[in-house]
Amino acid sequence: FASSSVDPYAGETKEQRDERMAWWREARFGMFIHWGVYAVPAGTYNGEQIKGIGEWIMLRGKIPVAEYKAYAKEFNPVNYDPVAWAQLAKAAGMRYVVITSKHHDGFALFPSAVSDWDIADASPYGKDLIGPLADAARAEGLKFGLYYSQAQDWTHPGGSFWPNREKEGEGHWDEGQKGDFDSYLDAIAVPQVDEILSRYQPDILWWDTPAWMDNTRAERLLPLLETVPDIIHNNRLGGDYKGDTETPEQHIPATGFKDRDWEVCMTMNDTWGYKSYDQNWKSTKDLIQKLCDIVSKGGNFLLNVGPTAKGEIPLPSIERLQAVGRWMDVNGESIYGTTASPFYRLHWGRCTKKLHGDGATLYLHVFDWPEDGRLLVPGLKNLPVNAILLHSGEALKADSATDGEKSGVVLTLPKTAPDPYSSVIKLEVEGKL
Ligand code: FHN
Repeated sequence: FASSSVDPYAGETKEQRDERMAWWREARFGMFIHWGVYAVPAGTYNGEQIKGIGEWIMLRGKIPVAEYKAYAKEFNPVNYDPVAWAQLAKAAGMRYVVITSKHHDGFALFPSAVSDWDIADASPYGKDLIGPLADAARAEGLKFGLYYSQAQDWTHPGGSFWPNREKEGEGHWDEGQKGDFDSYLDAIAVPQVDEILSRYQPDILWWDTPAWMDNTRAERLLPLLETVPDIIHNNRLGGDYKGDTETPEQHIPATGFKDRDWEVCMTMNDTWGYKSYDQNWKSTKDLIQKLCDIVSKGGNFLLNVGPTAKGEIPLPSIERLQAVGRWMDVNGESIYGTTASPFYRLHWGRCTKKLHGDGATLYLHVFDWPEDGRLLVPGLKNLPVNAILLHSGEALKADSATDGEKSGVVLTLPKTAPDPYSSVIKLEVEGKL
């Protein structure tokens, strides 16, 4: 990966990086928030439902800049309650929050000295939305991150330059968008990144869509990271700069990334930004099993909510987060601070682990509870010195066995699964796995 004198982490040692990433690897689970003016049209423009993700409505609907900017007058989140949002994230078992400070439409949710297309000047609300959430998150003991769309600003001249899609007419759909990309970077992106880093000191900077950023352009932004010691940033800045984390989106990779921290970002339904007609809400069971799957491969899960223009998180999101939180209350130790499964594949569920001195703690996430009460952990050589159901502490019988051609440890389980979504068994094993 590139690292130059402008990269604050050029030459960082493995020990230094491990120390800087420690809280993030412990956290494993965070809340993503996509919020902005796009919540006003909420997926509908000129009476037509615009296909695709809600925060892209300006581009998908080819909404002229002036028309789109008029929506800001209706972006008045009078019901915004950052404390409630932070408490909801905490109750869900999430340990960090990342919110869009500026998405591709260029609207800043923070007062910006370099643009009047911001919450202070363009919305009747008129007050900073970011600072209160940063304070509320930290008051709940959560870490706080900011998403910033550095390479796109569809309302600013030069900010919507799509060189590879110019021919499809997607580069600009409004004369007012024509301009020089580098001038946009210098006028907006560089000073605004400086503003949000200096003012909010976020623990994470979540760049998005590197698009046509090259090393030279990325190096205009990188030095700004010095403003926040130990800040974590992702692989979406641009050029050869890969930051600290890989960011697979809307899918779970088959395996983890070797020697790279990584985080799956995902929506609960079909859109990041609020739409008034949502399809395909994922079930609580699906979300919990995705969390177990991701963490069993050594990754983090950044799960999204898309609040309304009035500042409300949609009820289906709240219900799911509260249900996930009830599961985390009982089983969180099988997620926080764990590392990837030592087993190649478990047909009945997943596994996470915590290595220690002379052995390991293994957490088995059983999705499919065996009807015959026998669970084979294939490849586990040593009999566990202790085996319990995590939720009750009930001891389980463990025997070495072979099941067909597979050898391992067979656990004798009670008839019914303790949890409808993912029942956790805790094993203490000695020696090398
Ligand atoms: O274009 C954005 C999209 O709107 C959303 O913010 C996702 C979330 O990671 N990122 C980009 C698509 O990759």
